[in-house]
Amino acid sequence: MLGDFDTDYTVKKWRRSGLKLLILGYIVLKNGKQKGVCLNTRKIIHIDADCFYAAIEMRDDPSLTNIPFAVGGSPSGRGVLTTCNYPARAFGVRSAMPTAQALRLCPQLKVGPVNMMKYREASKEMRRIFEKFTDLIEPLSLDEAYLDVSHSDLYQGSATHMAQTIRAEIREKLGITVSAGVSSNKFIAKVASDWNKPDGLKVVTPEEIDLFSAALPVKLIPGVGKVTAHKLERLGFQTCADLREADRNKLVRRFGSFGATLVERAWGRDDRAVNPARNRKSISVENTYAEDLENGHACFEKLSDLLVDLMLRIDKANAKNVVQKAFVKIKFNDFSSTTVEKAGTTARISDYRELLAEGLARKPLPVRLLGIGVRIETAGAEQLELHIPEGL
Ligand code: TTP
Ligand code: MG
Ligand code: MG
Repeated sequence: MLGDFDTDYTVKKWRRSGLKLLILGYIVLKNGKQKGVCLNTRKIIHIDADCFYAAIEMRDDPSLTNIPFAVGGSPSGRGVLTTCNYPARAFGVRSAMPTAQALRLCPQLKVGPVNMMKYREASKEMRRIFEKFTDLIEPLSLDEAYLDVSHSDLYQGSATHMAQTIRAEIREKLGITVSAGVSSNKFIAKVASDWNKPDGLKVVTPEEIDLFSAALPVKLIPGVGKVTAHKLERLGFQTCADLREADRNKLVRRFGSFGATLVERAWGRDDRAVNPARNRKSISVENTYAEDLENGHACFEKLSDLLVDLMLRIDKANAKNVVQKAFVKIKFNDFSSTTVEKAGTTARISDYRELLAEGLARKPLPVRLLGIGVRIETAGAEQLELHIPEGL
């Protein structure tokens, strides 16, 4: 009897708490819906430096700051500008414009040479600042990155506060300004970072996305270049609000899968995650040993420690599914190095043993440094690789 009673009581209790949970869930969902918020809202910051190459040159030579100034090739030959400062933009000077044409628009324009080493160094410094806020960083080019700060507790989780702090730190440490967009998805954050350029911040809250995106001209949707914008305009679509009325199937027939993306963006939707592995080509770990590893046995013993570190890094970069090759790097005690690679692997210890044996067979010398890594698949960059035009 007692047993029966107990069971009955437990079931009733379970049912009661189940019911409570259901009611609670309903209330939470209802409130969420009423406020129009998604319960799993991401917090994305998009950062883009202002007239990046020119800003670095102005920092190093402040006399260029208030005059029209550009970075690029000489007007003789086929020199082209990479970018120009904002005073030059007032004359209609733009990136990728032939220098000769820019000088016709603005005869007093001063043009300086490209110093890629400096820009790369500045880009690395920016990244070090981003890393204080999150590991989820997706660089799009030297001056631009998405940051997913959804899981950061800094500033009580305020992405706006984080963006302002990042902007202030970059200004202080690098001596240049960057603009930031803050929203709950990549598309809106990217558009927002351009909104108050230069030296600006724009926040678009989840509640504001609907109105904000409706008014956007279609040409501001990333991926819509001049040709697509023209086609869309001829079809009668000037703004995202126009696109919302479009027949999705017709757009897909006309633009392929990008047609479906267009409709998503028109509603301000973008569910792409910030992908730190996207532009990386490899992930690796290495160690220089205090004492040379005298023989193969000593080298093989180090493999498992290296592999544990490597796996942690691959995990952190969310890159498990994009591994394409494994490689081993060996530096011998005569300071020569060799690298051995193997394609089509998931980076198992057996792969690394095989590669290490092959590498060690190349020189009968003690080993100073051992490294192991993976080469990873890189998706096509959203912003096309910025190439330095001919003549620079
Ligand atoms: P952008 O961020 O597109 O431009 P920007 O930083 O110069 O100016 P904005 O304030 O509008 O962001 O590009 C970053 C750098 O990339 C730019 O400083 C120079 C280089 N670049 C080229 O080399 N060629 C190009 O066609 C463009 C657009 C940029
Ligand atoms: Mg920029
Ligand atoms: Mg940029």
